Amino acid sequence: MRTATITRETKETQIYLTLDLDGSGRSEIDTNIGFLDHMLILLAFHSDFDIKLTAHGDHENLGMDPHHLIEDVAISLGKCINEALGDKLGIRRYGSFTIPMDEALVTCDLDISGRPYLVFNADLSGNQKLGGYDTEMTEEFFRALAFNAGITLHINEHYGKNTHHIIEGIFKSMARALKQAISIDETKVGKIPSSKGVLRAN
Ligand SMILES: [Mn+2]
Repeated sequence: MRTATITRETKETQIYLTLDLDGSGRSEIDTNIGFLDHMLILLAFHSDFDIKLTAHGDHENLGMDPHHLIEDVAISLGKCINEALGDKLGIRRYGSFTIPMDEALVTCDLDISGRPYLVFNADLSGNQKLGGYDTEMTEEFFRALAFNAGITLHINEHYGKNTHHIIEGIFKSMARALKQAISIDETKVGKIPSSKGVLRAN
């Protein structure tokens, strides 16, 4: 069973997350940020992960921006992906997917390497806010996810105009690339997919 659960409570956020990597794309998401819910629902759908998430944060009562919540959701999701993958035996390891979203085109390339890295090239300056979601948090979300999941993650926007479309392309291409990378290569069952014999930073 490639599953993980996390309960993460700080003075800034309270997060409960369960993840099943071998699910069917079902999700129950409640972050109280409409656009983030929209992105996480489609991330689950396109990766075929089952995700159950309840997240509350200081932005709900202190009138803060949702910076802490968005970052902590990504930390929790990254930790769950890493835990659910366990010893990573037999996984394809690499994933690459390009998604057109109307006028926008985005590619995500990733390696479940144990070596966290983020390359993020996307111009999200067209719209700084999408409801209660700050578009600059997109890069922070994927940095926290990559570093906590142990993924080398490259996100490149080729072109696009509408910020909602570009971010949606980022989440969808990431989801599809992840689905590839965590899938089991039937010719490599039980083997670590590295000539080095380990998938970690050193
Ligand atoms: Mn949309």
